[in-house]
Amino acid sequence: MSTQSSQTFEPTPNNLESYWMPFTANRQFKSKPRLFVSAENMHYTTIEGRKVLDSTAGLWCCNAGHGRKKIVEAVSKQIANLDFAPSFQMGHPMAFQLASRLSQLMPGDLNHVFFTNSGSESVDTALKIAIAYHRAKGQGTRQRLIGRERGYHGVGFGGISVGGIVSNRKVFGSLLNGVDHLPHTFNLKEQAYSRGLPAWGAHLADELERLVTLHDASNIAAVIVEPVAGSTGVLMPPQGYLQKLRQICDKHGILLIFDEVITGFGRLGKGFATEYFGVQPDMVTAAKGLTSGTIPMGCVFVREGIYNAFMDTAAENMIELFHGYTYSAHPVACAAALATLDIYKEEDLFNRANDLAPYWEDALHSLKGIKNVIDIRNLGMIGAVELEPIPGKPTARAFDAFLKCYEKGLLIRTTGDIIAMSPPLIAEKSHVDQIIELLSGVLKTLD
Ligand code: PXG
Ligand code: PLP
Repeated sequence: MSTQSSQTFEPTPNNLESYWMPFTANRQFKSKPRLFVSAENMHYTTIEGRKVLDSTAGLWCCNAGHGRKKIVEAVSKQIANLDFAPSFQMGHPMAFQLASRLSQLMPGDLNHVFFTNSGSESVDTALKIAIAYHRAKGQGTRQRLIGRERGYHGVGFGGISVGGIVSNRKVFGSLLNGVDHLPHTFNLKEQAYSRGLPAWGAHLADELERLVTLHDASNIAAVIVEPVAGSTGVLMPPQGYLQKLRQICDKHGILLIFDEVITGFGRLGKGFATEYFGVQPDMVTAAKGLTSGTIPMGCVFVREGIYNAFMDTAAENMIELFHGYTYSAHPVACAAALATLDIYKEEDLFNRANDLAPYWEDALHSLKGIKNVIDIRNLGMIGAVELEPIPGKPTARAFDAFLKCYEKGLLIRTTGDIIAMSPPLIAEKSHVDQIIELLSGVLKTLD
């Protein structure tokens, strides 16, 4: 432990040691840091003053682009007016206003909103509501949770338990018990270079029937899946797969949760994937695009019947759900979210994304045939380019591409040997052209 007192501590402006960076190769980063100091519209500016084109909307979150004045003004005004209001047993008007506006984006009766501060918290919240809901309905044995291989549901213990990314799980002990996983839906041989949804793979939803047979439906609370698996390298649901999951869940009284932390807020060219696919889950988790990444905020959309089950069973004056966060519906986050929703509406950004998606698809698929490229996948304004791994050095080739793109002025994301892209929804065709030109230039130089 450091014995430095505050009097003797002298901060070193360029000491990078203290900050333990999340999901980062800390030693590599600190040996050659990449620092952004500002951002506007489609570009970041680095500390050296270089412009970098953002093909990832930050981390899939800045759907309205960067430096949006409307959000800046709303946030500044809010922090001056009401900086915080206790979230337990007190409220403020904007929280109610935001929840009502959000529920209008959802189909059917997904009309109650629980606020969190991140996607991870949204997932933990939804899983807890699922288990408590069944208990409120007198079915307290329904406790098992079902996730999916290669799923990403954030980093809370709930999320990594239902998640299926090995490195996010393997060093963290025994996790939640009572969790099963469906198989992931990706098959390179059957699906390579599919445009949009692959035709092969709907039968994989039948694995849910197998788990029901194994455990009996009376022990299963919920299934959670990403409609499009983002973090694991952009895996599309096979045609008919999500519909089938819905049918099987309905048949057995199992709740279906869509984790829309990435697919929410226009990423697929509709408000949410639930609308895009025409499949209504029982809960939807969201974050990221809710405030266009500006202020941390997440939420869980809950169907009327679930909310009512809690309201109808708790005694009068009693708290119905013993769950919440200090910063649930934080006033500054609410202001950011309301201003973000205004931008989405005024600029018709979801439809804009829908209109740009075919151009994006063609542009991405023009990369086919470049050395080391083994697959290209796309849906809405999401795209992925999968590279052949260097034998014995998985992830090295894609990471090399990431570093080289950054040097050339393009921000991409990589996971494994997969390059994932999700530009802000304000992107023009010319930005798509630049992304593809820079990326293809870099791909051609890779070993
Ligand atoms: N669910 C899903 C589907 C996500 O994609 C989370 C939950 C967790 O959200 P928070 O806000 O707790 O991080 C996510 C987050 C990447 C990448 O590059 C993806 C995420 C986060 C950071 C990077 O793939 N997804
Ligand atoms: N840890 C301690 C000691 C706390 O008092 C609290 C909240 O009061 C928390 C954790 C949870 O923090 P949050 O509500 O921001 O998730």
